[in-house]
Amino acid sequence: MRFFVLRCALVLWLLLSGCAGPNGEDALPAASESLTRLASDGGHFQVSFTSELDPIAINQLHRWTLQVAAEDGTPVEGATISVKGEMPEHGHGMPTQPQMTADLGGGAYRIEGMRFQMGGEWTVTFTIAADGVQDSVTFHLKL
Ligand SMILES: [Cu+2]
Repeated sequence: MRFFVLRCALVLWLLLSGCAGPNGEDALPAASESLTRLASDGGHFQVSFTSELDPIAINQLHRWTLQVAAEDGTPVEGATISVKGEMPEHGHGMPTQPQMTADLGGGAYRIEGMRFQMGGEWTVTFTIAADGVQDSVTFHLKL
């Protein structure tokens, strides 16, 4: 009888701990999505990015992929994109000049040359021109 009670307690513990893990992990994507998906300043584009390095490491050259959609969610193709990274508190930019190097289709664009030389607060601004419209979006990162 005592063994039975112990075994039930163990099963219960496994069930509870099994539930706690996935729930905690589920909360993370929603939080990071709000940092990586934004409307552009003028509301013309919905922009999100993914980094080849996740989490982003200091001083490591890497690529981002930018996803650009119109207000209604339609992918924006054939855009021209420029990139500017800055540390507002330090008054300096990135050591590199990141460039859009490929229009991957479906509203996806390859950005090469991303490198952050120190930890702290960064802004990364993308200026996007497509179909006669130009608009900017600024992502705020804490590295
Ligand atoms: Cu700095």
